Amino acid sequence: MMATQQASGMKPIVRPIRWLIVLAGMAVLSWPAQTPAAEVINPIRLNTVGFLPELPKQATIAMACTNFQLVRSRNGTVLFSGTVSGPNWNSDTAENLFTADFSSVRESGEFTLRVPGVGESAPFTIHPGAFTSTYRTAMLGMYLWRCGTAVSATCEGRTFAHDACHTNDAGLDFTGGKGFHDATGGWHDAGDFNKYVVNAGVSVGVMLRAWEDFSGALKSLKLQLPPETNAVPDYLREVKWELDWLLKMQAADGSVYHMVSARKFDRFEMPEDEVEPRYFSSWSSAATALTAAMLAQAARDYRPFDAAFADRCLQAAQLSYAFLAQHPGRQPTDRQPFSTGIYQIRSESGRLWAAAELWESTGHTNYLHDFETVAQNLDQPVAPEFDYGDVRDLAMFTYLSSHHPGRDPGLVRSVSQALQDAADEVVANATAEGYARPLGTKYFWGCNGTVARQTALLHAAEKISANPKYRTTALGALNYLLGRNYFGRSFVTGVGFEPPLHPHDRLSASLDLGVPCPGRLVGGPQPGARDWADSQADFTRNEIAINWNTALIYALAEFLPE
Ligand code: 9MR
Ligand code: ZN
Repeated sequence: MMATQQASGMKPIVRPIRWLIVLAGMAVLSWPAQTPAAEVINPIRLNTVGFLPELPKQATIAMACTNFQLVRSRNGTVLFSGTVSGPNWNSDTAENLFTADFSSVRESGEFTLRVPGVGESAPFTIHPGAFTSTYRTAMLGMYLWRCGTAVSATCEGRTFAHDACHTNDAGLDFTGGKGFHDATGGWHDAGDFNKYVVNAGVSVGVMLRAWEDFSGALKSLKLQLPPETNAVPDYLREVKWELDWLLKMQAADGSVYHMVSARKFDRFEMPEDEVEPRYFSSWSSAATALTAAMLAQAARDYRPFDAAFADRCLQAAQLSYAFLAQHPGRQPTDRQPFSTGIYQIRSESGRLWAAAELWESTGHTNYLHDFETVAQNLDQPVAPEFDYGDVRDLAMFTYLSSHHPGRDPGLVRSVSQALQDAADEVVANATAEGYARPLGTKYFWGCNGTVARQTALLHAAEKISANPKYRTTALGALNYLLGRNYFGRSFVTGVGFEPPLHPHDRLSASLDLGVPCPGRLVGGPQPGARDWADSQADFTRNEIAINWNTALIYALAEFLPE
């Protein structure tokens, strides 16, 4: 706001012309090569879903400008005028960026941002419930991943549906020798229809963490997803669809099959038409540990609503944990029969997470002892970003928020410190990046999911120290994903301004309704900030996946009205 002088000091007449030339040049030359210029839609880039009245509100403008106005969509009147700050050079997108700050505005309604000499933004709302409908849509996105059942949902006049699919899951042995074992149900993984326990791990873990952190808001939100029962809240019912499947992935001895998958990725077709045989892959220590952790956490979260289910989850978790105690080494699955995604990981952090969850759900000190013995020796107990490959952060969140007495106070202190250090690194990344992206300038396969998931770390830090910077940075993650990014577009299908229309998703492509299944976060740009296109073929940037969506759901849950 201070920087009108700065901006006008930067030769205000020359700069807009230079930017127009750059933008026009991009349109002509399609530069950079991976990213058609058409993907960059508006130089005024902001969260196109909305803002909460009490929290910061900023837009990024990628063209020279000096001032801006907040305009009521209802009647075109100007509610607020301000001067921009900047320009600041943003290295990852190679742009000069200006910032418009309208944090002081508290009025609810629909607005646009008008920037003289540049144009007008996409419309957005300011409202205490700004994220409620996006949250509902993201949960619908989870529902549409259900396997083994018919699904149907109508959204803005279009019905997204498929018949019961993969009802023969799955063969025990790809040579056909050992027959079948029931593993129907669960969520499809992504744009493919296979089902991988390792990716279920971080997905369910983040969803149950959201439940524990924000159940006040989540409990009362009706989702109208089948089967409707009054006993279990809608949110937990959706997660139970996956948990019921995980229980089937456990063998009698407690080991857990690594995945159920076709031998190779099938063509784009409806899930019910995908009739290629699917098989279990051999058990792995990662799948077994992650399942023990998920089911242990579920045991305490479902107990108030369905005690019988909670008992089943706990028994199964303990069985897998006991199996792992007998098999202390790393056991990868045999990937030889499969060329699909495999989520083969090296980390044994699932064991640590299982110990933490079993401790929290039972209070038995043997689990605490197991956890603390390993945790004490970790060089980095908390990582600034986490995903399916290493879930130690989930273990630490549970350990730090434990309700039981008996933890080692020295370890609690050092893990708290590590968590705050990691969160401070995330805050610093966001501060240094022009769009306030909490992952800073790192771009990789699925990075949009990581950006969303970082909100869980930031919230854990906020629980330890009430510093508002953690919440502001978490909100920055949502802002980025919903339009405050280089493309000026929402990365969530069916939501916000110019969302992806062509995600790498077999169901959406086969339904061919003109718009894809809604409520799905796409993987995002990589290897550079500008390298993304809304292209169906581009599975490294424009696929959808359960671990990215559940992270988005966590981020949205944090900002729902209580
Ligand atoms: O998200 C996964 C990414 O981290 C890996 O680099 C990539 C290659 O192994 O696989 C991604 O996961 C895909 C999985 O293997 C199969 N289903 C689709 C997933 C998202 O692209
Ligand atoms: Zn299916």
